[in-house]
Amino acid sequence: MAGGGGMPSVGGGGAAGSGGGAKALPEPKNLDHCLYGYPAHETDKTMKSGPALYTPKSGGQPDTILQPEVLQWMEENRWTGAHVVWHAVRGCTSGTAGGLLGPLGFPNICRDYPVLVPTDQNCRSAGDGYQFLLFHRHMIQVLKQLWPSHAADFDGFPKFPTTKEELPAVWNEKDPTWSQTILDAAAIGDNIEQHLDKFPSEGALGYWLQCPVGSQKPSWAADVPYIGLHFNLHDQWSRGASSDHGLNNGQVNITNYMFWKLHGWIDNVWEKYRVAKGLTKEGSPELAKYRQDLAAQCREMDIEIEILKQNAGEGPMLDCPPDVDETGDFHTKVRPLFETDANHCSSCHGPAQTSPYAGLTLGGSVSSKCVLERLKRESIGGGQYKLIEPGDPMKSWLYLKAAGLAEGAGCTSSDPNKPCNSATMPPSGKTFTDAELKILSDWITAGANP
Ligand SMILES: [Cu+2]
Repeated sequence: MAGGGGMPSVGGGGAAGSGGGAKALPEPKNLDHCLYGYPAHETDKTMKSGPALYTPKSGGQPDTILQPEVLQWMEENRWTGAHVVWHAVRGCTSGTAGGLLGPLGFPNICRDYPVLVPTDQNCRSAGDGYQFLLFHRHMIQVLKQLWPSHAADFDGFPKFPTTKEELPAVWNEKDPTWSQTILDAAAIGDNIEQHLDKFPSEGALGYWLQCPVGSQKPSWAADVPYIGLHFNLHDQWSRGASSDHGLNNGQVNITNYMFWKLHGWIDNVWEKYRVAKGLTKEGSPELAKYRQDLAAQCREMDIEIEILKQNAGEGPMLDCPPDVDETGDFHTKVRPLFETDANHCSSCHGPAQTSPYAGLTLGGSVSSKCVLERLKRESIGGGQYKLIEPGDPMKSWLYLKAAGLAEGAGCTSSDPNKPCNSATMPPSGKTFTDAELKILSDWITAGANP
């Protein structure tokens, strides 16, 4: 529990949290990799290098994402969810967790696993800045261990990119545009060795790189440009249309290729600081502490992954491949309504890797049986309403949302992490035609059968 990087003691496993009614923590598995790393993945020799291209279903310019082999590994290992949970528990006492967890359709982490909630909350302390650096480095290291032949893909920009030549091909139509304050801050990062006196600790550096947008300026930051390069970098290559993998979609952004370029740059700045400060000497107490702190981040992530696996019923849908032999009204008449070009529900409410918003999967590469199973449970954001109440469309939150009737339905919720969200879906406004709504309504009235 060294100062600055204070971690909740989550490595013990099995210890229940202090709060009443807290769930027992799952036993983390395969802890060894936190100390010894992973062997190369079987796809290391065959995988392509560089970014893969992803064109959003709604059209628009392609985005750069990780290779499918990496995406699949991330999906199997619940990395996108664990990354969300990692950030979310740092908002439990500062009040920003709900917005992150809501879309994941996830149980109340803050209430159920209080021992996971660090005292260092998001952008409130240098300790948080330090954990931010450690955790993202842990992820970078794992990816390089698994795909050593492709390690360069997880290397950051060697310097803060200011010209198109420094970017992957898809991005180099034009130079990135930065304000002078951003450029001033970036110059400090790129020449961090000459600015060591500006940052009293690694955590202070991490805080400065990650946070400033919207957060309070700490006293030590009096003479540094206070801007939040981490957010500026995310914004620069965020293509709105490709929310499935968008760099600004916190639910999935680790699947974006540029995520690793920009976090790698942050990591490089940190490493140069460590070397210049003499923190990397073999045998030194600083290096020993750093290794412990890094392993603690690895263990925290493992526990978060285990929690996600235990709650898989409400998380991404993994084991439900499409079934070509499916028949029945739901499969042939109802489900297609969610996947029309106008309604396109499944672009946000997809399975697995696209982190189903509100825990709701309405289409994509998944069997109708699995989609239907989930529809018959509690809604998230619908208060007292279930998603589907067989026999009664007017009590079925899915129908009310699609029909634009949720607003007047008197939704009430006592769970602050699942506030009522009565907005019509899709967010573009009512796109279901009257004929489509009648099909949905008739199906519910008849009992919502397969
Ligand atoms: Cu992150």
